Amino acid sequence: MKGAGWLRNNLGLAVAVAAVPLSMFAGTAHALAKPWQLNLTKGVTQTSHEIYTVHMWGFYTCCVIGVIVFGAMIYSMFKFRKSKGAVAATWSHNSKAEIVWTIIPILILIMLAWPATKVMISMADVSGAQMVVKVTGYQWKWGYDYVSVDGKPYHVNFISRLDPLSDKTRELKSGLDPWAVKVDGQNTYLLDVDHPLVVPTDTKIQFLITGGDVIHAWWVPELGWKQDAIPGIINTDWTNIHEPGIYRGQCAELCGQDHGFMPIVVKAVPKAEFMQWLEAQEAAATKPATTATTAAAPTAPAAG
Ligand SMILES: [Cu+2]
Repeated sequence: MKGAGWLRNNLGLAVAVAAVPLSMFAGTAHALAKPWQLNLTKGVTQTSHEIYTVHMWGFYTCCVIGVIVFGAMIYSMFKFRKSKGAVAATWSHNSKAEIVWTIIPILILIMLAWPATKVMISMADVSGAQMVVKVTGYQWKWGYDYVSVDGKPYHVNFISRLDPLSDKTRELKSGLDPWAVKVDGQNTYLLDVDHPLVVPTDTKIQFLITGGDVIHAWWVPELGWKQDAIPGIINTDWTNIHEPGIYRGQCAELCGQDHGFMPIVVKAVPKAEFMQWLEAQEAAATKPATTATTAAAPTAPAAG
């Protein structure tokens, strides 16, 4: 009885331990992941699809290796056990076997590394980007600068921070229910912002990612990548979203006490709609500059 109880408790513990990191990831997927979603999200970009394919390729390879290795081990242990009169062989080297078990893993590694390298090269290729957005991580918010679209410079920039309702709810003894923080019926506690990053669909967008104080990391799982935002360094990435929608993410580098309170929201809209929004923002952003002698970029206008 005690043994069965121990097993049950520890199975429960194992499941709980497995569920903790999963639930951490689950909250950041497209709005919210499905309960018990165990796998990576396929995402909404070509890059994320490629990453998913490479990931599944690696996973299935591991499964096959696991079945073969453990199968051989378990079979050998039962088939050649002492009680059945098995006698251990006395040889200790076999060059043929050693060559085989060196070459096969090399081939497997090449099979895994080849597609992974291809994806990484394509992820680094920002050529042909139609739009540039600069992302700056701050303690504990994100700064977005629309640098250019189709080669035309823009002066739109704003700060994106945790939405006011999540912010109030998170306060100690706020008495507010985190489950009541919702957008379109989905729980967005700590996953919503005041000003989302609005981007156009079907556009190759280059991101310049940096940090304003400490190291942060800009991560939207649906886009397929995560990039460190390091002070003094500009990292670059790109995306091309084909499906309009709201994509949520979080800072993925422990950056201080409010690391868990600087979510990311990317709102992808059709290009025409985006340009309309951007031009309106640009007009507001450059308005004070028209009275000045220089066309200096104004400070943070409201967005969206
Ligand atoms: Cu951060």
